[in-house]
Amino acid sequence: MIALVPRPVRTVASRVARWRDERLADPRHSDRVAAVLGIALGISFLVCFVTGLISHLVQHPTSWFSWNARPAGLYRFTQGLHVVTGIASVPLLFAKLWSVFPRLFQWPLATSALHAMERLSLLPLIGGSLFMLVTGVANIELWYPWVFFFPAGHYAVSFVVMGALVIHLTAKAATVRSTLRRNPPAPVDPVARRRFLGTVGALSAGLVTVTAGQTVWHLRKVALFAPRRPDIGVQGFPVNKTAREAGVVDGAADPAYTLTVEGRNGSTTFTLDELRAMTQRTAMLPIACVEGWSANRLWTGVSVPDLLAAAGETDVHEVSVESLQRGGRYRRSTLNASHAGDADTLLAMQVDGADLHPDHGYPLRLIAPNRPGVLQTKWVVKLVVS
Ligand SMILES: Nc1nc2c(c(=O)[nH]1)N[C@H]1C(S)=C(S)[C@@H](COP(=O)(O)O)O[C@H]1N2
Ligand SMILES: [Mo]
Repeated sequence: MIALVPRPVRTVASRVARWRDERLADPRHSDRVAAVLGIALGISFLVCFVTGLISHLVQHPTSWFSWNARPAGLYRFTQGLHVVTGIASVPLLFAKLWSVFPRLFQWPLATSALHAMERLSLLPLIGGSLFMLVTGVANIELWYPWVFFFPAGHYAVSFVVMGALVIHLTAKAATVRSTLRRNPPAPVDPVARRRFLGTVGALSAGLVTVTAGQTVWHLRKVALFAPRRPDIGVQGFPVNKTAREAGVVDGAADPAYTLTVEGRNGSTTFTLDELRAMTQRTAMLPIACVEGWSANRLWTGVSVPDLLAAAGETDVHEVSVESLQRGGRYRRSTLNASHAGDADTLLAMQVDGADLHPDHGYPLRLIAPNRPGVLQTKWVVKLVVS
């Protein structure tokens, strides 16, 4: 008699299941690591989303959102936080994906409709997160290879990610809570787990350190990952668009350069000498670029409320600030009532006691408190009051 011993059936599914179970026994793939990384990512994504939304609303004002000229350095802080949390998320996201990857291989693929929805939401969550971080980091590095307009794409996808994240967190809340309870079952290997989380945390902190120097003065010397340093550039700080790139080299040097204030009661034109003869005001204000760099400088020029008063304009609602530059998205910006009425909102002719360099907007540039760099219009030739 021959005993028939059944051979174990080695289907692809069972092999995959075995591979997955082996991985999940590793503390770096444990529920706890997934939960800790998930919480860290949740916090950094939320801060990044809120600060990004602020930046968007400041640049595209709506009726329900008002942004004041004070405190002067607030935008510099929120945008710095936006870039820092985005950068910090990169190692966290890759560690999280690596840690939970084996869990994707699950059979059956979904056990209920709700479960199926939760799993499907991983597609926009992961795809969207990667898109946000890749485009964001490329933007900080001043690399724009996209066929779409960066801010619009980056803004739209942020809502996809946040929506998918809400679904994901709702589905995972119970797991996260039970994993992080005070007395969880003894972890398999707490040392390996802590070492892994420690490495990821250190990578995140390290990346932040070598980028934040573009806006944190004391870290400027280690800003290895930042293309701009707040202390390097013409007149000691960065230039966004040079006079040549803007096509204004000749126009800016023209001795007949004038500023026109187009008011509701007619228009008034000022020569540069007339502007120099007016009361000059000096203010320490940052240029805070959306790309993440910022620099505090001492600006001197005519205060916009003084100028509006000299042109006979009171009760100003809004002022459109227009540049000599013919094309380009940033040739015009709008001052709301708070900015137009702030004494430190200047049409500056000098920085740090010297005439502005043409690349910084000579002869006349807008500089106002609490405002994104893109709205600090250079080579100003016209104010339209409404
Ligand atoms: N006319 C005009 N003004 C402009 C820009 C521009 O492209 N054209 N760029 C803006 C941007 S994005 C920034 S960050 C600041 C930078 O000012 P700076 O070059 O003097 O540092 O200028 C702003 N003013
Ligand atoms: Mo900018």
